[in-house]
Amino acid sequence: MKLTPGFRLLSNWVLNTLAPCIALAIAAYYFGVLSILPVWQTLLLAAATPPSAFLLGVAYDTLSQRRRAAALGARLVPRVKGRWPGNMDVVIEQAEEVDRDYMGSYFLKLEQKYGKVYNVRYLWDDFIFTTEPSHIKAILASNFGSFVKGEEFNDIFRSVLGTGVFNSDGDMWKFHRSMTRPFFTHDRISHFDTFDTHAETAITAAKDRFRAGHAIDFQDLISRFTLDSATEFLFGSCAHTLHSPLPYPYNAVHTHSPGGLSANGKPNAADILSTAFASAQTSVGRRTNLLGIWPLWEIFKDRTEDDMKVVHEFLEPIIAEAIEKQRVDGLDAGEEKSSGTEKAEVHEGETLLDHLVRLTTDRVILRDEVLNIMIAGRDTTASALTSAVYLLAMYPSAMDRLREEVMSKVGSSRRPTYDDLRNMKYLRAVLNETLRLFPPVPMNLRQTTEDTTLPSPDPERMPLFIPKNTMITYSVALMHRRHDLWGPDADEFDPDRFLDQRLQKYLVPNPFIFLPFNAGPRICLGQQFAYNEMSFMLVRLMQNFSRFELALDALSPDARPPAHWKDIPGRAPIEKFHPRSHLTLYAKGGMWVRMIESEQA
Ligand code: HEM
Ligand SMILES: *[C@@H]1O[C@H](CO)[C@@H](O)[C@H](O)[C@H]1NC(C)=O
Ligand SMILES: CC(=O)N[C@H]1CO[C@H](CO)[C@@H](O)[C@@H]1O
Repeated sequence: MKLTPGFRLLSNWVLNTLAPCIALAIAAYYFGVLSILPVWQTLLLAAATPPSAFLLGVAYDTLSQRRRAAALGARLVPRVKGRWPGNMDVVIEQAEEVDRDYMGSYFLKLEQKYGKVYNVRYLWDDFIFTTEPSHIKAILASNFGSFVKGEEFNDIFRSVLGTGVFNSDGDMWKFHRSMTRPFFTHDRISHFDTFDTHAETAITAAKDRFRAGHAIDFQDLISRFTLDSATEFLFGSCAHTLHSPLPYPYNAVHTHSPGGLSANGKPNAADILSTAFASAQTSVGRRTNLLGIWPLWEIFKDRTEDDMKVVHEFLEPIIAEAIEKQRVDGLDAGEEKSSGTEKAEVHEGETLLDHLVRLTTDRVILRDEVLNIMIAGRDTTASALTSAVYLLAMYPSAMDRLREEVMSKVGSSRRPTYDDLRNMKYLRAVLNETLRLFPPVPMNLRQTTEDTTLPSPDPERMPLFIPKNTMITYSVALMHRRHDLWGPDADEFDPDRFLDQRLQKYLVPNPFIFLPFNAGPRICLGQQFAYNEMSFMLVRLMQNFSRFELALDALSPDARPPAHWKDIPGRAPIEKFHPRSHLTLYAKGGMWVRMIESEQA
């Protein structure tokens, strides 16, 4: 029988708490203390042992940290001082803020008090938070060896991702990365066919709705587009989520079947798959918010289990077929052909799965690997395109300029080529500016493998000591909006900052201030692929539509930006949607828009 995550955590706790009591009782018996002390005092002593041992441990740890820091010529990271023991008040406040917060504004409050890097120390456990480019550079690149995703992160993701490139460390990660990387280095022109087919289906579905007088949820539409595209290019078998009906706004008056239901009123296979997929990711997102105590929410059941069963049922026949095909092809070609370097090469028109089955026929490895890449690539790209459409709706002059570039470089109807996309500077600047303001992976997490140091933000002072096994969270979202790094207009949407003298002034001398795709050995494998997919879709949207409008009336009232945002500094007062994040950034309640069809199309 498989133990639930909650059961495993609880039994660990019981063992760790009971062990000192039992040890004490045995010692008492052995030394004959029992005959001196009455029984109730012995029991009291035993009960007091675990908490006292814990507090002694905490005190010893702080002393030991000071000594180890001094040995490295470093100082401790400033500690957040909450009002309650173990900073419980900070933990509770932060949990409450999750629903009201704007893009990590809660952390800005702590930052005002403690600086750009501080130790939140939840329940006496070190937990460092930083927005310093020099720290992120050390974590991801220059001191890569001292930081891993770590056991805690792996535990959270294991039931969904197994072990794959996204969810492993050390040699295991190297193995997975070297297995998948060749697939992404190839100039894979054939993807454009995939993008084109699905873009056309998506735009047709949207136009139908606009003509019927409805707004659409662009976030939903584009997530279907990225799921269909990803399933097709990863394993050659499209999930066809774009073919089921789009959802209607919460207030729509309509007589047809509601979104997500097929004609006979039952959810169809595609919807079941995408719902299960989304729900598994939401469960994992909840785990990351709850940190080390997430298993307590999963005492009776692993909350991802049912959803992953659906996802695995979708994948298994596809993988079985690929293995079978490889076996037959292998027999035809003879053994010697399928060995050595031949295996590692990626052939034109090949899917990732085709490529992987030549390296291994282990079903679990194949399934995990494909799933890792699907999760890494799908919601991120959908998130960026959703934010891009939002920003183009909010800033029509940027939309006009982007359309002008599309019309002059590609024209009103031709399908864009790889070279077209490369030569569209403004398009790139719009994408970069979108990724700066709304990075699809707003925050990330690592754990130290050894005692190490990070540079002091104040060059006058000693470096910062980071103890072994410490969790460290970094927020690129907050870093991307820092006025001291990007200039006084950092909160504004202005793609020109990637084209004019501001580029030389800020980004070129300090490239680590812009990290939507991470950096270093674990930099996003799909960066080029993502730029291609996003650019292709935006060009098609520019050809088909002349204007985007936010349909604020279609957004359900509980998903609208909260009133208190008017008092938060930065963009919060002007924002027209509620950005939230589980693993990736998304618009709470969807991104409801109307689009005006262009005359040429
Ligand atoms: C705008 C779109 C995208 C953004 C912003 C993005 C961002 C990121 C980030 C921040 C990471 C680092 C995660 C970490 O180390 O904790 C990452 C890793 C990764 N990304 Fe992307 N990504 C995007 C699209 C894609 C696409 C389309 C694919 C594949 C088709 C992809 C595949 C991967 C893979 C495989 C990794 C893991 C690399 C490793 O750990 O060695 N990504 N991505
Ligand atoms: C956009 O950002 C990428 C990644 O940092 C960079 O390589 C590219 O030059 C940028 N393009 C523009 C137009 O700013
Ligand atoms: C659905 C739809 O009308 N798509 C059109 C978008 O624009 C391109 C370029 O003009 C056309 O080829 C598509 O048919």
